[in-house]
Amino acid sequence: MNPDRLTFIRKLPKAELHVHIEGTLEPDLIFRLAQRNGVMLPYADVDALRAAYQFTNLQSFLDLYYAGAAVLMTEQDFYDMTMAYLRRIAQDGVVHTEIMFDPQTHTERGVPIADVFAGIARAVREGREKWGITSCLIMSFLRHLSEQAAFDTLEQALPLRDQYADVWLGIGLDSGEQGNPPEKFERVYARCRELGFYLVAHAGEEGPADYVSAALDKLNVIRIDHGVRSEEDPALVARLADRRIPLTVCPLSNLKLKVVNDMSEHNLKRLLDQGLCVTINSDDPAYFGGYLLDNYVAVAKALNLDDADLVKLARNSMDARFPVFVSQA
Ligand code: ES4
Ligand code: ZN
Repeated sequence: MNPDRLTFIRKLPKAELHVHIEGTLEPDLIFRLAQRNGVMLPYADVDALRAAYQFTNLQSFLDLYYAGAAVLMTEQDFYDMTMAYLRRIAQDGVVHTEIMFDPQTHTERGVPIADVFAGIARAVREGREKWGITSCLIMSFLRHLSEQAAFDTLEQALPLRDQYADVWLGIGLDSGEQGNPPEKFERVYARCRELGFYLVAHAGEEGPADYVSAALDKLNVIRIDHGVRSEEDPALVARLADRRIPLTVCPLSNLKLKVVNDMSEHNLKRLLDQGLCVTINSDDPAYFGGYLLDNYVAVAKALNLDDADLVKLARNSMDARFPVFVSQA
């Protein structure tokens, strides 16, 4: 891409609305934390680990993602990981980020949930001061686990709510989608709604368009994470357009996890042209080969986006921030 175009995209004020903080853990940091914490890794070095990042589908990625996250033990580890991410996106013209984290990945290994919150929140607060990036947190439930496990996690986290009222604003749902439909989490989402959290959920990544409809109808989410398979249901597409329900699309993720075979086949531009509030996001940038700006560049090239498309995508991301941020603007 020519340097002027790259500068143009970098300078657009952009929000990232779909990133898993555990997915920002770069191989060199994985090795550094493994050494610091005395955790054994089944890879000889950073290059061997990176060479293993060849995925066939979502599950093949998740296996590595959970293994990588197993080096996170202390508050300082969560802080270091989050600071590295914020430092990185500050260079890309990202002005706002809504960060997902998966406490169950850590509490299952005996890490206190308070340490997970404390490390990430300390970095987020410091990132505001240091780089002027506003951010908040989306605590996500692992959908391959039970609804009761989600309720247990919510119960462990709620005593921390007041302390992190400025950062913890959202609830999300991630991990293996197929066979774990939104309905499975209907009651815990109803509780989170009563508690006043903003609700989002992954749907229509590998799972069918029906899961997107169910996330809207049964979970009352205000945004859909991914949602690219919505296109299979024209009535759903019309509904998403009418209600301006944002989709947080992750192009490099879709390519690496073989949701699409080639970036030129991605439906992002078609969805945008049908009036949907499409946004671009990085998902798990350390695993999928790029941060937010790289995702913009990859789709701009593969789908021949013009400047108006790029402006629209960046604006959509700012409009699709959690309402408290949009109304402050
Ligand atoms: C994820 Cl790409 C993706 N899909 C679902 N769950 C996830 N957790 C981390 N990355
Ligand atoms: Zn995701």
